[in-house]
Amino acid sequence: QFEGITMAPPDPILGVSEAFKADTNELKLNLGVGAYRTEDLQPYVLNVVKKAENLMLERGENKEYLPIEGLSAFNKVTSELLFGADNPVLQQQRVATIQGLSGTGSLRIAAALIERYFPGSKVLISSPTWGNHKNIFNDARVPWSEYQYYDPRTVGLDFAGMIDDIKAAPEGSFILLHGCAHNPTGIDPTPEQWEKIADLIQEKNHIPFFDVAYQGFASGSLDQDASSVRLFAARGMELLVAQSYSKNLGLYGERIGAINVLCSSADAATRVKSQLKRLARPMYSNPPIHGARIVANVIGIPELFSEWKKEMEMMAGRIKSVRQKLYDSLSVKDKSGKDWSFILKQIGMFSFTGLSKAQSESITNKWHVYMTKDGRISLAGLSAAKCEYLADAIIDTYYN
Ligand code: PLP
Ligand code: TYF
Repeated sequence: QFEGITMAPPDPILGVSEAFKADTNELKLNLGVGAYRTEDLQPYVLNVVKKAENLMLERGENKEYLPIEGLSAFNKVTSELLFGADNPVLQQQRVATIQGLSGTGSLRIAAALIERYFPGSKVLISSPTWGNHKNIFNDARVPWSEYQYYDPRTVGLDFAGMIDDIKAAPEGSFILLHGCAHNPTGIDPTPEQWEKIADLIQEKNHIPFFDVAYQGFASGSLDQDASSVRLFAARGMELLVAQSYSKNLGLYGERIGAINVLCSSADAATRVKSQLKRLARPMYSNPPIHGARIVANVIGIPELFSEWKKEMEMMAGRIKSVRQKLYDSLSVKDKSGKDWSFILKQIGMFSFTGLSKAQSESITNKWHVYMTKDGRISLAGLSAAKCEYLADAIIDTYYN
């Protein structure tokens, strides 16, 4: 009976928000979850989203079920945003795209595809990675192991370790790669390193599996943030990509994203798409319509698209400016001569501070600064006004 069910552990990221809510101290700062906040630390609904929603109201659109594969206008624009509208892989109709339940749900469908059609194949994930990756592959019964990624000595990429582990993986493994703005480290391979990774993956007949949760958020440019995926596609490789609009369009709760499978032929893409639909049908039947329409309008209407790019640059710019300010504050306040410049080298929403688990607990208890236990802080939850306070908290925690 249900009496036998034990308590599940809290989610290591979303659980931080729960603890934050319960804290009554007014100095409290939530740097746990990766969600964009304004300088006043309030959630932000993009203007283009409001405009798209108004348009939808004016048009009096209905709430009928979508087809299993989702909104066709969405599927078209989402693959164009990812690969570039003039990419030959789209003209050749080699990409199977279906709408997914944001990044997570799209990863889950991809995992189900792997489990069904590549039984026993392993997925290699970076160490460390976004915590939910392991849960997703575990629940989909897909075996996984880790490749080295983060080097604590340099607070940078362990490129040699990464290459060794990808080389050592059984032929035909799936290599999960963060398209840009690696979560949690904020450290991405350089363009030259991406080329070498692609060389090796091709050599070993591995299949690249991209998780693209931050397109436009890392550099502020949608094209630049998709360059890793496009580099692999240009080599004629087959690949998987899970996309999310949670961050770049601020559509967290709408659950809108997509799974794209780049195949070797249009015929294969048609077959793969039919199987993606077959996997989705018994899980959730068909995806939600509201977010799909927002995205289709924002990308599809030129004025909205250019306004979106400006808003995204604004968000990415605010994060970059607090990153700089935090670095400046740390450098001025820390009299030990420690080099904090790794913070400036990291990109995207997060910074990997190097604080240990014990230190991350202590900074929460003493300073009411909430962060994940791996030492990650979300700079999107930091304001310029709070940088000095955070720098004091970090330095005090580091040296005591
Ligand atoms: N993958 C990575 C690397 C993430 O950081 C996130 C969180 O934003 C996701 C996937 C999925 O998020 P969502 O399901 O909200 O799209
Ligand atoms: O890493 C983060 O903070 C974001 C948000 O189960 C997130 O990716 C965290 C946990 C989760 C879903 C989204």
